Amino acid sequence: MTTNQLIGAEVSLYTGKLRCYLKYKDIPFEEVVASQSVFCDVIIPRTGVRYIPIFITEDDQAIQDTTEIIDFLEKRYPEASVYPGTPKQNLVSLLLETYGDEWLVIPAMHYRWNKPENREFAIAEFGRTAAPEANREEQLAIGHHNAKPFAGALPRLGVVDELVPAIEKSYLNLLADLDRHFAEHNFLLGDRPCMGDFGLIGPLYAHLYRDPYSGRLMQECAPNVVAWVKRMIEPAPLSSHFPAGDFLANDAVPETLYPILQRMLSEQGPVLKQTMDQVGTWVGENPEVEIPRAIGKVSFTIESVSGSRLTFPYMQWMWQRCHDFYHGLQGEEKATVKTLLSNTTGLEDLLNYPIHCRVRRIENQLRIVR
Ligand SMILES: N[C@@H](CCC(=O)N[C@@H](CS)C(=O)NCC(=O)O)C(=O)O
Repeated sequence: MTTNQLIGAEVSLYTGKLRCYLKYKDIPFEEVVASQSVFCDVIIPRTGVRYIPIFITEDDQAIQDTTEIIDFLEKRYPEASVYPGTPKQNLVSLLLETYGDEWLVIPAMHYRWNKPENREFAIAEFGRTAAPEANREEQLAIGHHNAKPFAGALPRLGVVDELVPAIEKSYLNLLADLDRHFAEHNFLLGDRPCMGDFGLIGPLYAHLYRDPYSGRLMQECAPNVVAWVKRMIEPAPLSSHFPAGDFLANDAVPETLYPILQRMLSEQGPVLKQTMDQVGTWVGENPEVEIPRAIGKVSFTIESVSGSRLTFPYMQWMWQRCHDFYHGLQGEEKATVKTLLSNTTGLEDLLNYPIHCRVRRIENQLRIVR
């Protein structure tokens, strides 16, 4: 292999996250469509799992999971890191990556599969991706077939009819908050995108910007978010603007991010706690080291409406990054985070919540650390 490959799809949430990162960092890559044959010949044999995107490095290492891919590439391409070097900003960045990756999947999946216009578009896209050579009719049949497990996943994610008004209200409020923020800032933390921007662009690009119904909604309600999406998907390559833009000086966290963090804490915070508890219980009851993708049920509240969804231990893996960063801070650095903690209800409590049993990723499987 001579060049890096991103194997994914335009219609895929996490592929969008990684593509934006690669473009921002000006890392050379070619994009390969994750068709049915690419799944059989490359993705499954190289990773053992069926997720996209995957990244194949120019020296032929196959990596799966966008967070791990980015961490790998940050070492290879350290220029203009997407990890702020200061405590408050890096914590905010990790929190918002966790929020985008693991929670905003709810509005993303709701709008894609519950709005007929989006659904039809996505089905056609699924078909085009899986079988690029097939004719339109065949693609549609394949698209219908392949879309079933995704559309069918809504209840497992907590997206049920009774929750729909609350999910939409919360999403529109989030758009309004983000719009206020991006009216003043190019990215979350100034003039350089951070991990948090890449976490948010996943749901906010492929589903909530590119799907037609959602795209119109975003254009109508949040033009500054649209402008940020455009900056994220078509960044000026780093090589064209040395020195790169920078994060805000003095570890500043704009006040416009507080309502967004607060929304995350109130919706996703209780789910993170229940997930940590249930992982602990599961470990007490099961001798295996490989933990299933879902292990039970958690409850949550969005805009005062309660629902339930499956418990995904992977969410704890993402959370461990926030937790470990915070607990690794020493003395003065930890003290500076206090202002962030005092401006957000529930963050300190969540960061101090016990992780009963840690999880880690080995060979693309989530495992218990016993
Ligand atoms: N945490 C993973 C998530 C990857 C993921 O869930 N990708 C979706 C497509 S956007 C997928 O392949 N889903 C298949 C499935 O859920 O079985 C990452 O960051 O790469």
